[in-house]
Amino acid sequence: MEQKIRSLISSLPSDADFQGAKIYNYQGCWYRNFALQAVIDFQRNFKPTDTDIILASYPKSGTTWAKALTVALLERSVGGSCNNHPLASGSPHMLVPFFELDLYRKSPEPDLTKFPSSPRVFSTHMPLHTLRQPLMNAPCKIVYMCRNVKDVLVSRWHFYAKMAKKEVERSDLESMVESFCRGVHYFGPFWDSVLSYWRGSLEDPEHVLFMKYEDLKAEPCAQVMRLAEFLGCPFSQEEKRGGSVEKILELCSFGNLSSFDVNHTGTHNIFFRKGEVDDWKNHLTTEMQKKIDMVIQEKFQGSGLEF
Ligand code: PAP
Repeated sequence: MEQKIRSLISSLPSDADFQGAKIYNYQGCWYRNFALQAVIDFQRNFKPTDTDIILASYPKSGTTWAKALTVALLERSVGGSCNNHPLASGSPHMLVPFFELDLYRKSPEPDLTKFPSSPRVFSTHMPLHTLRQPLMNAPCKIVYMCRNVKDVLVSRWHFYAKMAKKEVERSDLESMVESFCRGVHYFGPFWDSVLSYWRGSLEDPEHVLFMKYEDLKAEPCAQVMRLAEFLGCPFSQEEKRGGSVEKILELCSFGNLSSFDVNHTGTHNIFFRKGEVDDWKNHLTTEMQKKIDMVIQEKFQGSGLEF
């Protein structure tokens, strides 16, 4: 790591996440060392193109689903067929890499000239103000996927246990809820992530689209058409009549996507668990729920955003 970045990181406020790992606060967001270094390299070196698409989210909010839907929508608009589909041979995370967890983690200046898709599609968990720094005035399209935080926490709890190759433990969930309510957690505070994109979408709806996991579940066709419209590849009447919207939803459904071999291999299956709304009701205690509700109410008050 460059000395300049090392000194910058060591000068930042630090704390510990629920696992006791050191995290640093950069531009209002908490990062582990490796991700922060990559964020700084991204800000220094990324050169946007006008057609770039960036899928943003707080972790466990439906990132994998958003990636799959975007790939499927774009693939169709360049005339691809469902046979031999990229999603059948590449996991959504392989097809749409993260800036800070893949590309700039591997190299401070990754070669993006041979990017496999056109338009290029990237993803990130950074808040909007940090993401926007190197974008300058490039008219990139940014899609933010938001999810009920209680489901996010439960999803993360299971994800963490899978990563650690152990059974879920209540004490971990308690520590997670605790650090969530303090706002001191990886890529958090949650509310700052969500509100940065929510406000961005109100100020600049042409370039920032705010989506909710729960809306996608409740009215999938309307939401996928909304996404296609925003990305500049709306469905024609003919496509709608021919069932193209439903085909994309089926291709990217939890059941179908998780059945592809590529999503069973390596660590890819870790991104598929239940894919349901309100699973938190099976795991959070009343006390935990109340604590979270109080924080959420306080932080989102007056924002116009409801969960
Ligand atoms: P990431 O932010 O770390 O990349 P992300 O994809 O947001 O992960 O989180 C995984 C969650 O999305 C899991 O939720 P669960 O734990 O509550 O089940 C996962 O099951 C869900 N998920 C993955 N693919 C889909 C899909 N195609 N449709 C709906 N939900 C999905």
